[in-house]
Amino acid sequence: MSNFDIDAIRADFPILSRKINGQNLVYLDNAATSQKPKQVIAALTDYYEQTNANVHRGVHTLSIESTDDYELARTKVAKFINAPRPEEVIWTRNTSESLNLVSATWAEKNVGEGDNIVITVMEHHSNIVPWQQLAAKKNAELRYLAADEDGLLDVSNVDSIIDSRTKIVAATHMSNVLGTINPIAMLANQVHAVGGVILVDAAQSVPHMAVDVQELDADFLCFSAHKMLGPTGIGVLYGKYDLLDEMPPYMFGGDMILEVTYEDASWNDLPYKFEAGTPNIADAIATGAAVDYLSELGMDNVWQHEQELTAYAMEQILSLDNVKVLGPKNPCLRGGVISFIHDTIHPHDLGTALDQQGIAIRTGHHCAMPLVRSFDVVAAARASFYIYNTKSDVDALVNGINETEGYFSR
Ligand code: 7TS
Repeated sequence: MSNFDIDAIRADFPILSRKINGQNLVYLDNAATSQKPKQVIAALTDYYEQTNANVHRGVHTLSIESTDDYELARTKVAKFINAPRPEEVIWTRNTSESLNLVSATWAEKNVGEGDNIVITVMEHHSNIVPWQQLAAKKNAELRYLAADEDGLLDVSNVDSIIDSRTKIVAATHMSNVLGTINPIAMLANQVHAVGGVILVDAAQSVPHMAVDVQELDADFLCFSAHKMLGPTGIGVLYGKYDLLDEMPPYMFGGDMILEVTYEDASWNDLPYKFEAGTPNIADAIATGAAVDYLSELGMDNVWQHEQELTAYAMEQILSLDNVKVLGPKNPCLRGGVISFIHDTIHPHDLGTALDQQGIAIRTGHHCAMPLVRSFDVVAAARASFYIYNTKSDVDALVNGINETEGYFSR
């Protein structure tokens, strides 16, 4: 881990020197959104100060430079996930929009009455609701792959759940509640064998591990820049070229057309067919800077750092008497997202008390209401890690839980 210098990394994140309620910030809400290094912030200001112009339109220098930078960022993202062609990378607003795009175009066209859509019980609402809506509209069936008692995907009956009427499997790569990492390549094999496609919700995996769309054999893969050091308001849909090429457009407008007459219109080539209107140029370029930052660290080093931190945190949290961890206990089977429930302290009370100590965690249903309710609770506390977190952040969390316990037992 030669280039993984934690002090140097932390120094790149201006927000980490903020005090919250008089205490040093301990930011453990990375699954919701990550913090931004100064390199990403600089990419935004540089763009607006030096280059700002609309893309794909002008012959003037600024427009040409903006277009080049915008397309370079696309190429960086393609390389980051090992997409064979940059045209397979579509800029969207976020993971949610990428998922909705596939549901409203590919699935709208290919899912019919009596077909089925397979998802898992550990999906974020963004990968449940679009499929519920589509299934109802098409008279199709929505099927769920279950989780076992350790929070691992139960694939014992995968052969009967994914069958000849399965058009699409839409599964999260890593659960934002349980931390579970799902066997995507296996699911891809299963659904390809019956002629269907797989869509991967990679919102929680792409920021934290090396993700290779070819190795996974993913047909579609979605993620958000804001969870991987990039800005809010921009996300990615990767799709295999032939699938994207056959899909109808999602939105209509400027840039996505080839030719328009008063009567009709034809569509532009990929990726522009899916990018109607002036795109989010600055944030795409800053996403390129985020990818540069992560690539420089090396995704294997990022993963290793988080695995070490997760193993340490699991050990500490599991040693607490009144706390139950959701999801796999074995740190090798999960990512750096640890949701937990205290026997007597409500997660919101815990979250508020920790905030008084400068510690940011998330509390609630984590946009996975059915999953959280399956544990007979309506809310859980969640700590989630990233490249700038340290063992002393974990110690602060554990001390914070102990202190809160002391306060509530008074
Ligand atoms: N899928 C997963 C697995 C996620 O964790 C999230 C966001 C999304 C989709 C949606 O991403 P968005 O960028 O479109 O909002 N997860 C969370 C979370 O766990 N806490 O806040 C947002």
